[in-house]
Amino acid sequence: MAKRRLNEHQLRRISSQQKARGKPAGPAARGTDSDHGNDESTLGPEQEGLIVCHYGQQLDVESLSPASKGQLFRCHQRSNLPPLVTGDKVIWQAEGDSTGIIVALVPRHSAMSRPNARGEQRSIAANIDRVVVVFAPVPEPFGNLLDRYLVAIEHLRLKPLLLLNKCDLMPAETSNESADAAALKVSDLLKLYAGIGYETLRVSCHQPDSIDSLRNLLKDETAVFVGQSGVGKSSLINTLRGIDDDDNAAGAADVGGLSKGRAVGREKGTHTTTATKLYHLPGSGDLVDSPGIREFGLWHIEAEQLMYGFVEFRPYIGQCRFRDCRHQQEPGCALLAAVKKGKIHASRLNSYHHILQELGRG
Ligand SMILES: Nc1nc2c(ncn2[C@@H]2O[C@H](COP(=O)(O)OP(=O)(O)OP(=O)(O)O)[C@@H](O)[C@H]2O)c(=O)[nH]1
Ligand SMILES: [Mg+2]
Ligand SMILES: [Zn+2]
Repeated sequence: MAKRRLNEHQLRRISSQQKARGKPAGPAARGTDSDHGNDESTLGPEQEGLIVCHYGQQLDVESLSPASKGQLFRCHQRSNLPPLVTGDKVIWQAEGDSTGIIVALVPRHSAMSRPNARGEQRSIAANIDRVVVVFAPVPEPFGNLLDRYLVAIEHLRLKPLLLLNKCDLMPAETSNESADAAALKVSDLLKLYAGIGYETLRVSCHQPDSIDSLRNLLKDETAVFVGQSGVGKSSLINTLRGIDDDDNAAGAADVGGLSKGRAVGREKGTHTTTATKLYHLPGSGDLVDSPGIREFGLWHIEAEQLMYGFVEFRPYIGQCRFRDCRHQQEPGCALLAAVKKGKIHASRLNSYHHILQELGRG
């Protein structure tokens, strides 16, 4: 879906609608760099592009039109447009060999957002298809983090993949050797989520075949990776991009928290550490990465949204005998009955109660 190009008619319609919306703004609303000084006659034709990086006021647009496909243009956006983010499809016009202006936003099919300091939702990436939730036997998954991610993913109507990394540290399924507790725990977790109906996959950065199956799954999609520190997100991203962890390649994701040979201190305050970037994977598939995205799911969840985020609870919502049922020990509780019948795993109901408590509502 994300890859389909717009036809001429759609391109013109989106652009003219947004120009019309911008018109009445008048002189008071003008005044950003983007609206200053560009003489329409020096601009190239309207064409489609993809925002691959966002630095404050400026955006890198990758051209999607056949004549300059893949070329990057440093662009400003017209002031009548909403804040644009990495992953946005846009209509833009070249101003020179490597610069341009964005004139319209192609409607998004999804957006990841996070609250700013004032609690207002701000988009951080658009048109994401898949959130890959990474976990591993080490470090052991803590508390109900996976459930928190899933609630956030369900809320944004994105497609999750539960990815168990570092399988090289797990005893083979067929082996009789007694597995350690951590390995058993993550194996059980994977089975639990597969049982609910979630897509799951086991991989190891050290086993190329497993990475091929991940690559295959992500082709034709735009994905982001989330998960607790140390589970191997950067390693997976580098492996998928065909970058060796020991490389000092510009743009390699830091592994183990510190990229070898790079002066971390020098990077402080530059855009490199904070910019949200879209990478094309070799073959096909895109990946959007930024520290902001990796923190996704740890933000505030509304108590009202919480129960819907547990997908297998949905058939039972509103079915309890008491309207104000807290699903703890009330008679006639539909959720407790579902746990008894094995339709809901007790650990998921526990997780729901824990998260609710953290929200101050439990
Ligand atoms: N054995 C094994 N180790 C791995 C695998 N993938 C990553 N690691 C190691 O796990 C450690 C953490 O990996 P990172 O990729 O830095 O983890 P991260 O999730 O990006 O961590 P943060 O950036 O802190 O969030 C590194 O020492 C990696 O070499 C794997 O498949 N197997
Ligand atoms: Mg990392
Ligand atoms: Zn109940």
